[in-house]
Amino acid sequence: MEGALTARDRVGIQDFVLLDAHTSETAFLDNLKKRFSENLIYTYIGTLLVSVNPYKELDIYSKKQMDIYMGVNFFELPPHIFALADNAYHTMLAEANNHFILISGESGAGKTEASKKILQYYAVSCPSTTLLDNVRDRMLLSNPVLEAFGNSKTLKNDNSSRFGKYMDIQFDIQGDAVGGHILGYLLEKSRVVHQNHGERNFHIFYQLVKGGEEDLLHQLGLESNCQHYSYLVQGECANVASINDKNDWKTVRNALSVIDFDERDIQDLLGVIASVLHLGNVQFEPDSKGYATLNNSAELLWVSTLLMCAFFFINIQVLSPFTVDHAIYARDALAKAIYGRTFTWLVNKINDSMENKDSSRKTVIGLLDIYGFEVFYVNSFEQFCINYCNEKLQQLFIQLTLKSEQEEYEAENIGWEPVQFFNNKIICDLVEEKHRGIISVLDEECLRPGEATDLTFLERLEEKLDSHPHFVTHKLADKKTRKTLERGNFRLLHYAGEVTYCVVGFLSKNNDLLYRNIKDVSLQVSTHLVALPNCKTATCQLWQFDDVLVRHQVKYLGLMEHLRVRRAGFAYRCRYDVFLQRYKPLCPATWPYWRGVAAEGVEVLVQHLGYLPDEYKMGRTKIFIRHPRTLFATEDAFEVCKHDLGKDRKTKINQE
Ligand code: AOV
Ligand code: MG
Repeated sequence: MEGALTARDRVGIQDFVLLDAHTSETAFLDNLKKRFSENLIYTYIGTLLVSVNPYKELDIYSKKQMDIYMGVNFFELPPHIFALADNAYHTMLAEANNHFILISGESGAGKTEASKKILQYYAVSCPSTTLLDNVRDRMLLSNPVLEAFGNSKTLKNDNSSRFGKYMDIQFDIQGDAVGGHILGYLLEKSRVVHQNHGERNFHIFYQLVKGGEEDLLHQLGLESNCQHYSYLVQGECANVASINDKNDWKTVRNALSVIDFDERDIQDLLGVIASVLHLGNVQFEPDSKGYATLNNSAELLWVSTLLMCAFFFINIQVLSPFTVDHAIYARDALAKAIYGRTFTWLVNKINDSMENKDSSRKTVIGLLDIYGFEVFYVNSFEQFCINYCNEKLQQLFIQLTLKSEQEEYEAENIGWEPVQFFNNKIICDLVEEKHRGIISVLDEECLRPGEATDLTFLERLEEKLDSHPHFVTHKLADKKTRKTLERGNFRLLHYAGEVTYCVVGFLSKNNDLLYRNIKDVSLQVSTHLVALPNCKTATCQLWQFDDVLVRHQVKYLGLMEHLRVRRAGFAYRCRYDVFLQRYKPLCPATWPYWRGVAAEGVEVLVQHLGYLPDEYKMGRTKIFIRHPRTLFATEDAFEVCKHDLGKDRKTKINQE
């Protein structure tokens, strides 16, 4: 007879650190899978939270759940995004310093959903006053607006972020959320004029055309039919089953009013959106000299009418002396520029409405949510930029977890067996190194207008990067990876896998200033969330665990290495003087003063508290504690002691 399954057999282990020593990748996946089958999508590796996308609504984000997690020690409850948010919040308050939550994972992994849950947690759970409710509403409602203008359907995700977002949530000294600020990075403007098959333009266009009221559409000269607009039909999927554009339109329209957009702003904004649609329908034909002429001026008239009352000035005549190809290029460039500037304006307006003008001291929790690593059938300059961003994010993650953690143990003379990990610096250098890296070569080619082409750019890359182990062109493909590659392509062996890029368009897209000088996102990070998608396209609605896909990500995100470092390492560390100052009431020998060296005082203190030798290590300047439970027990004892001390003091005062 088979024995009954234990809870551990059934739901797995909630912190990988507690799995048996020498966990294999298979055991790791098995644990994720067990938990997933019980609707448990979150698992810890120490303070890192791993999440597997469920692709279905789970009843785990209610206000009741938020209350359960509020103010509870990180490891006391089952892993949850709210525990992570709460931990960052309480540590920020206790230490009075800024914290950052970094979310990484492939396209469709659930990063944006996670960032929204974190924001909701702060907006709903933190202490509240009526005055501040306004700020909170605006913070929450900025999301549907930014998603309408900055997200779109791709082959990977029906609501894919096409810009990077860094948001500061500001808290006052009492812990009230009092303001916010958003930085938007690298909007994928090219989507305005071109979409691959199966993909859409930004959501706002479809929302306006499908949901806009009759009067409004009339005012903007628009038809309520997406098929009428060439910028909306290239991907042949204006209707998406999982998206309700009409409802989303109502949400966005309402949100715009709440976040301080007056009617004039809204009119201008929608005028610009409509003008882009009209611009896309402007068509040219060659005259007898081969120059472009307009074949229908009605659309252009709408563009100038709408933009005149908006906030841009353009000289439409600029389109006329070109060949048809040039005119189309100029038209599209204009549409992209208009949309790009509108997006920047929108972010600025949202920032104005969330701004907190009070000058008193504030601390922030920063949330970084960028577009995830993506690989399509054809990958262009946009994927190159997006994947490079992810490469940098991975480098930051490695830097903050695997590398600095191990360096600290060495610096503190804690006996440490180094854990080997794949450092993706070599790929970051390949892209960004001065004079040699791909961006440098591209920039140099862009300085030779008329001579340089996408193919000469490829040739320069071949000359310079011939011997690089992570760079492959068709000439070298057979030698390096034994996979053939077409002329006009190059392949990069990214940390997350191989991607083949087609060079067509690299030069002209790079000439757009928006793509230049991609800035480092150099942040101090305290907490990290890794999100794992769980199906090959976002069309996948099934509650299934895709072993191959999840295994691939566990590998490239370095989760096994992370686990090894965590398991051999220490959950908590603190400078001797700080530790002693806080916990000295717990030991008669250190209370009220310890007159000797702080490290010796700490040793006396922890001996008194009964710490086992294996549970802590004394470094050069800090004490390292292996498990959170040890610290929690000390904290609990401290709370009781504080209470007793308070009572003593009151008794004394009463007696006096
Ligand atoms: P991403 O931000 O990581 O991709 P999203 O956060 O947009 O991915 O998630 C993609 C889709 O997965 C969402 O639209 C939901 O349908 C589903 N999903 C994600 N997280 C959850 C969750 N916790 N519960 C239920 N469904 C979820 V990209 O922006 O493409 O990199 O560029
Ligand atoms: Mg996203």
